[in-house]
Amino acid sequence: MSGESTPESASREQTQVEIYRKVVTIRFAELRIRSHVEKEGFGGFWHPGIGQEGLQAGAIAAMRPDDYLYYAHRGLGYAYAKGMDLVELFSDLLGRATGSTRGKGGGTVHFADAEKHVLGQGGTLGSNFVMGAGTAVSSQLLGDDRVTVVFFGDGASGRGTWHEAALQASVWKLPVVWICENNGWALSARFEDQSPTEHVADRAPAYGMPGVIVDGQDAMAVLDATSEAVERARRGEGPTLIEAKTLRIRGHYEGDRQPYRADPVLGDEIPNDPVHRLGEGIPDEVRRTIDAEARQLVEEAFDAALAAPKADTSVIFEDVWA
Ligand SMILES: Cc1ncc(C[n+]2csc(CCOP(=O)(O)OP(=O)(O)O)c2C)c(N)n1
Repeated sequence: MSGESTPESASREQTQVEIYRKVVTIRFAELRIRSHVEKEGFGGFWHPGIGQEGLQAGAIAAMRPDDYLYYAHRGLGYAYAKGMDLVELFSDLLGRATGSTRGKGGGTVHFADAEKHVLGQGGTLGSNFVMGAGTAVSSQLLGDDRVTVVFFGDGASGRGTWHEAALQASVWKLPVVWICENNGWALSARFEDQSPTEHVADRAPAYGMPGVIVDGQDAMAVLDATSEAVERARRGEGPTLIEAKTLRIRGHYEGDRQPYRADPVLGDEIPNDPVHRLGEGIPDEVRRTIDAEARQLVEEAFDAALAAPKADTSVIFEDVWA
């Protein structure tokens, strides 16, 4: 954020500030959940997205509010960045009646908000791929100009569902953007031990689509790559595979002791921290104000969710279709 300001650079700076606000809010939310899990225990598995917030918020900033989102299991950043309410998100995780699923996701990452076009994630890893292709077919048939964005991990990229969905999306030129968060690990398996190619994006040409590699710790670079892919999809030119290189900072879930890993990050220092990257160039005073507001928002939302009534088991079969 230096040099002469033009209308384009001013709006780019504004975008950077808006993404920064989302990213620090997500970071504080992640840290708040972590401290809750550490101190109070948790009735499920919390898969932290710490260190991956920049790519989640950067990519979603390229979407229109009415574009469809399927997220992955690492964190709540996707849903928050797409406009969902923090009290609802915390409530879902804590099994509270005030959650978007009325607490049915309890302890795991399951949120949904039809008005915000957040369509959730599948119960099995990789089922999002076919659902995402399906939503994109609906947009194509309805001619509604919407794009579907599907997030997934490097481990999930090995599912057969990815290959069939990618093939069909490419043949039919479906408006989908596939975003792989390659954090180097699938539970306890290293990426290099589960992939014959150096990059997930190397597989894209086999499906006749562009494969783009981007630094996932650089939210603005992810924004640019995703914007291009979204516009391509909206023009009717079909899907793009984006591979955002990132890091899995902590265990597979919070509390995972990671015996399989020689370099676990145990402290709070995040290598190549996307928050710092994004904050570079934003004036200190602006950053400090945003940080304080985000911290307060998160604390109040978490307290509100904790104070909310627990989900009643009677709702278990409501809003559920087989
Ligand atoms: C079909 C299926 N297989 C296995 C699992 C268990 N599982 C959940 S997450 C995960 C690892 C996912 O790795 P990756 O896709 O790279 O995402 P990351 O956890 O690294 O973000 C596994 C094996 C599952 N939920 N569904």
